[in-house]
Amino acid sequence: MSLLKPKLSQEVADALANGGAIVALESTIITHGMPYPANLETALSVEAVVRENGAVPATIAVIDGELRVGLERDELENLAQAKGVVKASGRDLAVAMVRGQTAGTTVSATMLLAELAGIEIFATGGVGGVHRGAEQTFDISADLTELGRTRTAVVCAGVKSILDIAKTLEYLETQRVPVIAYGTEDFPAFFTRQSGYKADHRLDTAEEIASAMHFHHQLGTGTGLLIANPIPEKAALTPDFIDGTIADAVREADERGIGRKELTPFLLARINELSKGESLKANIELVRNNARLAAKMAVAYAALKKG
Ligand code: PSU
Ligand code: MN
Repeated sequence: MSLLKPKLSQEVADALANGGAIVALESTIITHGMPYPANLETALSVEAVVRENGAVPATIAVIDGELRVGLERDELENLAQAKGVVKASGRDLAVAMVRGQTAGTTVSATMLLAELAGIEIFATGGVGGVHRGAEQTFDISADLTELGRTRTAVVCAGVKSILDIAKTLEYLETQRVPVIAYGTEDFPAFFTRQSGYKADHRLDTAEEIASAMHFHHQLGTGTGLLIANPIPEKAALTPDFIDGTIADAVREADERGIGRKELTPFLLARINELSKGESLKANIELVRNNARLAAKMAVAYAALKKG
């Protein structure tokens, strides 16, 4: 059976045809990860960072049932304000198409659509992972199983301690996903530069990471790579400040019985409220920082593939 081709923006289609550098961007961060208008400002600013660093941005979403790779400004504006938008992981895409729904794509769905489009590098803020208490709830994000089967390099700032970071790293090991920290030994924890855990590997340049990607795919591993890029020092929050806030949000979610796909958006929104917007500021800076690294990787990777 032949695979679907998502609808590409002209700019993305041209870049693909010319072997140019492209960075995929997700849209659940717009629809379920940040409040309006910060979500729109962030989406636009992240696209600008990708361009400033020599690559073409490809924000991915489902709009009125259509799979889309590369959005125009008015489409981003609509998505950022739309009500009742679906949060789609890979498994939800087919039904969204049948029902003509508009959906923000999670890391898992964005990886899948990027691969269908032929885009190999993707920048986001944080990936989903193994939730705290997963030994009871079994709540493990589909982002992790997608990384185990889809050949996309995902640049993130590590994972938030809303998750069980140790179990998340174990799960990535089981899924044969290399975890490469950029410029550090430490696996970062989103708002902070250290999680208390080491990454599997350290590489210090975008070119080296692009080469590692190239070999990883030439080996036929068939899996993605997780690139962990620590939040810039200036934007980082202190563990003292954020850990208590995260613990309060997790406790509240538990008391209110919030689970499944509602859990992560609830925690993100609650942490933003409880931190009086401090977490949102940090979040915006780290996504921009990830877009910068991903664009540099994409430029190096495009050169490698041409060479
Ligand atoms: N973590 C964040 N910000 C986000 C998400 C996670 O810090 O926006 C979003 C991403 O789209 C991610 C999704 O793919 O949540 C994971 O959801 P779940 O935990 O339900 O798998
Ligand atoms: Mn989940």
